[in-house]
Amino acid sequence: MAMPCTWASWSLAMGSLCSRFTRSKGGYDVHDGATCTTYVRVTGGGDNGRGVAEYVSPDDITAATCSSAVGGNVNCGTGAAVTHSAGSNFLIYWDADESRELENGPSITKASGGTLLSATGCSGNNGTKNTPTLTADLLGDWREELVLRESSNTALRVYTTTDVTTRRIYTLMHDPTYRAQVAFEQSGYNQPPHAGFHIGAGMADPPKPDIHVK
Ligand SMILES: [Ca+2]
Ligand SMILES: [Ca+2]
Repeated sequence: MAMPCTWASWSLAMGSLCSRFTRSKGGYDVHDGATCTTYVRVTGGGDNGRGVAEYVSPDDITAATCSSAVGGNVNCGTGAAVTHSAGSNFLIYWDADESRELENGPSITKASGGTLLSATGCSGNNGTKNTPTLTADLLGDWREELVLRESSNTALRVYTTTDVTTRRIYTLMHDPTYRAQVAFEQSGYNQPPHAGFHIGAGMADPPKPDIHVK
């Protein structure tokens, strides 16, 4: 039975986009979130396990998407091939730039190459999905923390970046869209959370959160 799954939703400079795939028919498509205009459609390939879309390179201000079944690495707006893959597992804001890094099991890498973190003694979950226990902005500034289980299942570790950045963003948990997505990271088809505003190279200053404390 076909099982539509929300794949990712996020805001881009070109407008709000949403993307989804259909489990039994494979493929995926990318739409304008406001008008449903189709930007990219890839068909076939059978069961599409998962995919992500994100700004992963400061040298390319367009978003890349990648699925685990078909489609490869393409620009979300045009479908043209892009140089740096967004991977198909998790994503994380980790180093100083606004582009997001790739998170896969116990490691963090740059899309352009290079390992930023290798958590020896820790493991991911869910087989090839290799999901972390949690990624979320839990501590410090807007960069995300990485929670992993030790391979012995006797402890959890929380990793946080030590890179200094000049980019200032209100903590991501102040953003209702991001906060909700962190919740479904653990209760739905676990894929990385996205903020409700654009984060990436050339970004505008982020909106001030509309938070009221009584
Ligand atoms: Ca980064
Ligand atoms: Ca943080």
